[in-house]
Amino acid sequence: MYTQSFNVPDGASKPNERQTVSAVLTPAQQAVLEAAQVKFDAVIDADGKIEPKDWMPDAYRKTLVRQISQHAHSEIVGMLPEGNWISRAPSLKRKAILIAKVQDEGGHGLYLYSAAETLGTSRDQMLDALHTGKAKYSSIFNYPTLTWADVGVIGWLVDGAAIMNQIPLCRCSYGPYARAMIRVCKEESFHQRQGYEALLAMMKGTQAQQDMVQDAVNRWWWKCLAMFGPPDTDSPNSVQGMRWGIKRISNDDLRQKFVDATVPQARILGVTLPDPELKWNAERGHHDYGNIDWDEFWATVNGNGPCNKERLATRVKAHQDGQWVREAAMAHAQKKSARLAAQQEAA
Ligand code: BYC
Repeated sequence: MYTQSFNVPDGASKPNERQTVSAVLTPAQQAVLEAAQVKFDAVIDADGKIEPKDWMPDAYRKTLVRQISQHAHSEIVGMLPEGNWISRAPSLKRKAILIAKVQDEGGHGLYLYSAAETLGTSRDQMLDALHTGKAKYSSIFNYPTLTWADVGVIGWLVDGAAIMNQIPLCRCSYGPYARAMIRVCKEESFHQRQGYEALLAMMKGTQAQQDMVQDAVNRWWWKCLAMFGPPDTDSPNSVQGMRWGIKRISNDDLRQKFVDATVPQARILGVTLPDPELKWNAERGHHDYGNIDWDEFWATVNGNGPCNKERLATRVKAHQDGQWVREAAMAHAQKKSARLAAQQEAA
């Protein structure tokens, strides 16, 4: 039985949020709260689902808002590096595939913002946090896409890493997030395959094409390993996230699964993963790999990667440029409901 939710300090709650501070409650209210807490713990223990209208500890709600909104921002900012290549795709077929993929990422962002909204946070609040640099999004999207091979490598490795991380989220204890992830994972799987297939085609091409693929793999490999987050020993959110069934597999375990799955794929493709320490360890039954540059990772997460400023500026401009669309949609909705009200009154 988990009882940690009573022990987690809650920050300032909004007035409409349920309180877990027993000092401000009457004994009757306290009994109701304790019953709700027991029910919440039982659902978590039984590996069940928490739904938006269920009582949940404030800290559980905050953790989910943090993770789901960061995830949504990652999907939306993740449209940019590949979006750069839509106008330069080498064929009509590749252009059509890339447009569909980038559009899918936008869709993933929308499912995730909707899932976060069920926790009582508004889209405006989340976007404001992104645009003012308060919210995080995945480190991986702060690197440039220098050649067409980068688009294939993003599909193969970045989407491959994303699937590895996201499949366990389909079993997340929060219902709306888990259900959104099922659909997202199906689409990510297509993304990974299209990237790998594009690279296979290039590897059957000229030496220049093959060199381009190897160069892209060299630049993205270590960034993809870092994408899984800091080592378990330096991951402040992991223990609680796993107790609550939000996170199912730790950062290091997912990273290891990704390395083990990718090595044979690289062999088939004919590329070398840029790590001289990468080798099979029969004793562990896994591949050993070299050290990740965590200083570079944190510099990027903290806003100082090669493309952070450009990515944020592009998002802010897109949001500002879209203001008239939001205003028009609101005006239309208001007119529609006024018309409906008038019709109902006349009837
Ligand atoms: N980049 O205690 P930890 C996609 C932060 S979208 C930046 O381990 P947690 C795709 C972390 O947020 C990919 N920040 O945290 C889209 C925390 O900071 P705060 C995104 C990172 O939450 C388009 C601090 O480091 N996927 O794949 O337990 C095209 C300590 O970390 C990163 C998701 O968002 C990072 N890489 O675990 C193609 C999946 N890693 O918040 C592909 C959902 C860590 O305390 N998210 N941080 O200030 C998760 O699964 C988890 O949030 C993480 C981190 C594994 C990312």
